[in-house]
Amino acid sequence: MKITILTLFPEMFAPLYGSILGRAVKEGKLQIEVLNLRDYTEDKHKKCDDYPFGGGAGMVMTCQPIGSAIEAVDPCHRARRIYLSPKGRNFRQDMVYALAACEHVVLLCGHYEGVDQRAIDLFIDEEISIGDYVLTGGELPAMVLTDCVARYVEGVLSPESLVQESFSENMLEYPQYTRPVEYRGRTVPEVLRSGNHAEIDKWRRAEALKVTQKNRPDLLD
Ligand code: 4GY
Repeated sequence: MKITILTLFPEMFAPLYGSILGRAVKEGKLQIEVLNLRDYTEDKHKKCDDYPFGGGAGMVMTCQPIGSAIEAVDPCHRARRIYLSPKGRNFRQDMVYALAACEHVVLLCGHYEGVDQRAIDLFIDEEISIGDYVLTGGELPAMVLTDCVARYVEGVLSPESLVQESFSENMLEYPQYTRPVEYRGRTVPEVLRSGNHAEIDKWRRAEALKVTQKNRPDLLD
């Protein structure tokens, strides 16, 4: 699978090449292509933004570099083209599975006051938001989406760690413990050290239900 990221700030994506994702890229399981929108502008001063029609603060990203970049990376329109913005549909785990099944995903990162609506109407399939807050640009959301999707690309994570997750869908995770058995007077729950896997399972389900009721009762409706 290939993820193409279109941005005015390609240097922001350096962290993507570390850790688990970096390994997946090195092993050829995942291709990540970060392209500078400025390389696609036909403006003689390399401008990619302009003043908003109708007035108001800030600048708006122009159509031309976006259109040229998307047509260059996906000439036959086979890719899923996504614009990250707070106006989009809220990002959820079911969308992660759908995107991980795509051959090619293109992520457009906005900045300033956003992009000209015509670029969205002409070149974007879906607008996605990672949450109800406003960031300075779409770069962090693009990294969030890339990280989530990469976990489901064949061979990036072990199948066991993914199975565990889907089995507890619509439920938050149970608490985890590791050594030592006692830390500052707090001991690891006895049942987890019992070796009784039926009891451990039962305890984990009960704890998952407890934390879900407390923090995300909406998931249980
Ligand atoms: N939240 N989810 C988000 C965001 C910043 C102005 C368009 C979000 O996805 N993107 O806050 N993006 C804005 C800044 C231009 C992107």
